[in-house]
Amino acid sequence: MNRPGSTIAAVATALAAGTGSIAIVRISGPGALSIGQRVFRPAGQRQVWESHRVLYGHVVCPESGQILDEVLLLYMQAPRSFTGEDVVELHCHGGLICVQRVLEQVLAEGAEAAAPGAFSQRAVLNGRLDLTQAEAVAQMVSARSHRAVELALAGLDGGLYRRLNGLRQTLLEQLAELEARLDFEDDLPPLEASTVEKSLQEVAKDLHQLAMEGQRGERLQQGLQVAILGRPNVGKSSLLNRLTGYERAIVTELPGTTRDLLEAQLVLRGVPITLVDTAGIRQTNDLVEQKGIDRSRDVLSQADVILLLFDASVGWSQGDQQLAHELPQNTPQLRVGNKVDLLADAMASLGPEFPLLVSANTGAGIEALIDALLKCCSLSEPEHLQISLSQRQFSLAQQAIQDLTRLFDTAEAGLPWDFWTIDLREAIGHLGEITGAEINESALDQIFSRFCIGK
Ligand SMILES: Nc1nc2c(ncn2[C@@H]2O[C@H](COP(=O)(O)OP(=O)(O)OP(=O)(O)O)[C@@H](O)[C@H]2O)c(=O)[nH]1
Ligand SMILES: [Mg+2]
Repeated sequence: MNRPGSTIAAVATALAAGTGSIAIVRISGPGALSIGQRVFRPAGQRQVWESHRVLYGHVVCPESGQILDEVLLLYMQAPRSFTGEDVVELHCHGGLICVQRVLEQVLAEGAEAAAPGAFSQRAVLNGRLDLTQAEAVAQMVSARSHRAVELALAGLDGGLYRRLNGLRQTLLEQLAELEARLDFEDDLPPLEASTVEKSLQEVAKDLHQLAMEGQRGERLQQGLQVAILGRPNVGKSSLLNRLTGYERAIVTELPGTTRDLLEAQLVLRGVPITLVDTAGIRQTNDLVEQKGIDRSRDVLSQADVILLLFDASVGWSQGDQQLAHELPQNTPQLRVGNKVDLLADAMASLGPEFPLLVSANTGAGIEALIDALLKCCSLSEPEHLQISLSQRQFSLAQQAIQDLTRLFDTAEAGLPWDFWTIDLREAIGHLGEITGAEINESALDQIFSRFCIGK
């Protein structure tokens, strides 16, 4: 990570070779203005360095006077900037080399190359963002669907912070009450254990709800990994093509057509999905096909849902049954009968055990399959989700719930107030780690190191 108090710089825009017309070099820290002034030559005579004003000119090498790029410069004086520090942004031409030259000049003037997430980290340390908002910024950047963006926006707006902080405040108030009783027992009106416990029960309940909703939100953010698995020729690749809406995969009437994993990104009802088509699983002497089958098995460990496809016109066979048994037991699996167009009455011939019947060729049953898929991941109504919790946030919320559960045991056992305060403090601490109210430097470094450079 960067030294505190240093001036840092990085390219803040996406860096893909040769694309994009503009790239931004961002400089933040006490030296931002002076570095900006050294490398920038305004085009007109009467340009004034005022906060939040755009200047037009060139970035030059101060020693040689060589022009490096034609730019717009934006100066934002502390604390009115993203980081809360003095910030200078140089809006350069977007070419990879071009922006690199500008950045190198800025670094040569004494800025440090910014570590991943360094700008956001400073924003948090300077109180411009709370930690949940900073994490929402990261989600925003990586969002793969409109719904995921809306969810990140809600986080950026402080939705998660307000809910968590409200609960944390209640815990703090109860702690204050308890501690007051410990210190001045005789001067205060007596405190009913049941009243305190009731209020804490409420918090635990809300927290549980928040954790569950947040976990679903996270799934929406991350997207679902869905694997299509089945014996050869049941129509796995055809189903992938149907769901993506184009001929992504090769389909033939020959078993063993797909020999490698094939991924497709799509969005179903606002939920980003990575769909993986796999090689049909069977005994084979073909080395290439066998490698494909091994990969099919590997992908299972990462899947959120497995679509176990079988040929409904043949029925659920011994082989399908065997395959179903081999699948990881803790990953939800949906058994989907394909090729129902070949059957007069598929429902009747397969029975109620197999409600999911589709035809990849005609599209019959596909909407119901999507419903079932989203439902089994609790994402059938993503528009109702308001928050998402990252793995880190979720596990801290769970720990706070455990702290409170321990406290309820303490209460049950009739132990005195000072025992209550121990667990209560723990719970407050864990919630504070989510919001950033109570978090140490190294934990912060960890969180921000997962951000991208320039963010
Ligand atoms: N009638 C009918 N035929 C289908 C349907 N879906 C797939 N097929 C046919 O079944 C054959 C195999 O389809 P694929 O999609 O290649 O099957 P696969 O499971 O990917 O096969 P492998 O990659 O070899 O494991 C092709 O001839 C498809 O046209 C369907 O819904 N109805
Ligand atoms: Mg295939």
